[in-house]
Amino acid sequence: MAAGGLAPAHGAGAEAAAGPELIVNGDFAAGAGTAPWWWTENSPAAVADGRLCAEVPAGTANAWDAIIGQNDLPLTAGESYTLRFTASATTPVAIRTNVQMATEPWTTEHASVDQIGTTAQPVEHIFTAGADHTAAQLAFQIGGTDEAYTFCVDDVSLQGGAEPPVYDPDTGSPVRVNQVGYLTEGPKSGTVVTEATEPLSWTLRDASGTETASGSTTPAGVDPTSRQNVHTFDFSEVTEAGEGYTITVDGATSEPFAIGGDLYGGLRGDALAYFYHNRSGIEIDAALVGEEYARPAGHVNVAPNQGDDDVPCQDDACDYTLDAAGGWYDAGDHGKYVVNGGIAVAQVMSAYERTLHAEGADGDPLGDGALRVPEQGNDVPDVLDEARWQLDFLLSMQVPAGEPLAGMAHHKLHDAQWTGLPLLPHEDPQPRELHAPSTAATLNLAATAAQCARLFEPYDADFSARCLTAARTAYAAAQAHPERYADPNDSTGGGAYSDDDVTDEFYWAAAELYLTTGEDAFRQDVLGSPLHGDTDAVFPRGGMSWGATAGLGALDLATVPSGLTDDQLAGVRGMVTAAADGYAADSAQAAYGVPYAPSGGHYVWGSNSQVLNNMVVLATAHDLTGETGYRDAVLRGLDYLLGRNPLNQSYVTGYGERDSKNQHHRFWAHQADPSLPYAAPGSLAGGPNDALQDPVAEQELQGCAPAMCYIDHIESYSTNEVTINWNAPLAWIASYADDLGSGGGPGDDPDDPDDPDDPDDPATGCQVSYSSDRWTGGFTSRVTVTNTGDTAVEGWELAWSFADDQRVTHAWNAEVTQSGQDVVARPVSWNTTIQPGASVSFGFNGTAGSDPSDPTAFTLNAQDCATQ
Ligand code: 9MR
Ligand code: 9MR
Repeated sequence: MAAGGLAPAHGAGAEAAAGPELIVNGDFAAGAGTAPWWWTENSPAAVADGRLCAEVPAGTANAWDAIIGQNDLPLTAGESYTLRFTASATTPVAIRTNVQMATEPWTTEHASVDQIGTTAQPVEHIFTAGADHTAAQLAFQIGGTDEAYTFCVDDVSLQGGAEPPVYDPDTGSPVRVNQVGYLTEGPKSGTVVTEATEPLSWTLRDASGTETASGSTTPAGVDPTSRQNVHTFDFSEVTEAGEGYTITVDGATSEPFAIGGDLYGGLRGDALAYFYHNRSGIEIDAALVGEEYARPAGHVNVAPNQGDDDVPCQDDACDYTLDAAGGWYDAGDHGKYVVNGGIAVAQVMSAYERTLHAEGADGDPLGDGALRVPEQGNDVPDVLDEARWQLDFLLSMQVPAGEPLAGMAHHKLHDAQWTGLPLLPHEDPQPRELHAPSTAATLNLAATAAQCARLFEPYDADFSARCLTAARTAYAAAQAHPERYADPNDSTGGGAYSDDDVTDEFYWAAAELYLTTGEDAFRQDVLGSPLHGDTDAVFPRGGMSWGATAGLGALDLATVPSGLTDDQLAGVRGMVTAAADGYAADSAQAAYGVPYAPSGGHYVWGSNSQVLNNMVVLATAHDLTGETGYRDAVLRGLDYLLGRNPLNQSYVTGYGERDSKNQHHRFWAHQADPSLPYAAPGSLAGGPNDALQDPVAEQELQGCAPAMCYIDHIESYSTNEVTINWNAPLAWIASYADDLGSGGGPGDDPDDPDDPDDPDDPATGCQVSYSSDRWTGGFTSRVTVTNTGDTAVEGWELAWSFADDQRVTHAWNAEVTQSGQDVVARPVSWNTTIQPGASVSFGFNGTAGSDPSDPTAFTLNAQDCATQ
């Protein structure tokens, strides 16, 4: 026996238990990172030389004051288990090693004291579990020493119990790529599942089978999200555009994919068409979506529907009815929820608002006539028409003046009982009911109505004013009733969407009201929020969601021109880039490149939308800084969603060879009734959810690794539903990715003389929109100048004259100089160029006597502009 002598803890003759390995990432192989290991904050750990080493502080009182552990170990009563590890410490130390419950009462199944010396020694214990556990914990309790020391552990193994079922689906080729393709200028990487430990060679072939590039893979160990042994490969150097490329590794060939500049225009349009498809209260027109997807209007009071135009409250919670027709159905069900409706419409509006402010963003593919909406040709950008369908519904959910809780918003409206599948909306016979108002819903209304007010101002001043009034009223009502939480058990006939922490909704609503009004009270509310400056609270590592909305406010504060001081703006942008740095690091570490590292490694219900929301933060950081590292992490996220993942699955219908089609939906129910269609192209499936929360998942997915807990089955609503708040960030990201490419997207018509992408007839032109908010003695103005010509405007100068006594005091996103009544605005460092079809927005505060009038004539580089 070696020095430091460790006798195995079991007696002679005890039999080592065989059975499955329960520890994930017990050998800390190269590239596998530290997940799912955790440690106490006082003893930070990292992988060093293939071991996990923790810096243990001096002077803690108890062994359990410093811990390295792993959770979620299933144990079965009566089964025996073998625990093994090797460990060393920079000073000899006695540690406690427990296998126990992870929460009170911490029942232990195994506890030992192990002497650890300065050279790594193996330790082995055998024990029998006394009780069943679904999620026991292994804890190395390494505190309680006078001196600080470094503790290192390796080759941790816990084996035993019965062989659990292993979920082993048919995943096709082990070579995983983005099945749509890779942008010419972007990163190009993939993953291969293989038991090989040495690098393998990869070969890229074009559509004709000709080898165009080759290289070797990088072994990455066991990926904890899939428990697959994987290698990664990178072919970023290839920039030859083409369709039908494949990658071959070790005799296996990937699905085909493209390399090109123009890959995401179709997805931008389809992801947004999702919302039209799911409109309530209007016939879905074959002329827009094709015969297969056309259907009668739902919930318009035609039997057997009971109609959404006169909806009473559940259980007499109110004595009035509301006309809440219209809006979008939430998901596969026919409920309409203000919480969730809010984040969804906010992200649809933000896909548009981004095009007003981000350099290189193109509003045309979202503009009038560009999308599948029946309001084409009304001179309003189609994306705003779509948003308005939902905004009108949200406004209608506000408690009328004079009623109890006036100004709050009803939490939701849905069927009294759950209906079965399939069922077209117009055939739903269930009574429809309003549920009690909630603070969270009220703040969703305040935030989105405030955003509505500023975006609709140029198009419909009355609607904009209605939105602003509703937003102010809702915000005040939420302040008066700050803790009315929706009942978490209210999930008969519709989802609960309950949330008992609304500090984030308050943050979001105050941010939007400030951006729209410029008023100091809202600014103080948002900047004074306990969340402000706390990046992890505003942008949780697992992603923003319907229940974590502060980030929506922070993203808008960081990008929408306002009167924030330079320091305040730097602070909020700092949160965005700090969060994006975290997501980019997660992506760089992940074997499948996904920018998502949720807590405990658990993939949640709707995980694909969490991935997308992290991508929205990354893309915004890219818009703000131009740093390509952020862009690359966004594109790797798209790779993951479109096929570079443990299941070789494209989660977007109609995109990629192995796409999801059977999402949980009552009309797109082909799997249940072959006369009905599959999910419409551009529909995002919820994605892996390791909590197995529906009967099909429980039945079919036992033993799945987190990123593999998904099945394309219509009844697996906890892994395979669709919903508005998941398609909204998909639309946002598709819009961003389309802008990154070279094309103008779905609105791009080569025969359209007004199309700025048309190479013929070089033309110049500009359009200006100018609006102001006034108060006694002062004003805030916002200006957007659009290059309607087809050549870029470099170093722009926008000039106008004030008619009255306005004096500019402070400008943002432009240098504004004034001489008498003549004013010239010039770019700041990052917005010097206005690309064809793109806009630049800026704003300023000023002083003025009573009621000055806004300027109406502008020149861009001495050329007259149209006004709006
Ligand atoms: O169809 C419902 C889906 O939209 C929800 O996300 C899910 C969870 O609330 O519930 C689905 O409805 C099922 C219900 O919960 C139980 N009975 C069967 C219903 C249809 O599959
Ligand atoms: O997206 C929601 C998810 O975060 C919750 O965990 C889940 C269970 O409460 O509900 C999801 O939302 C569903 C809603 O309750 C009903 N309509 C369908 C939604 C998506 O599955």
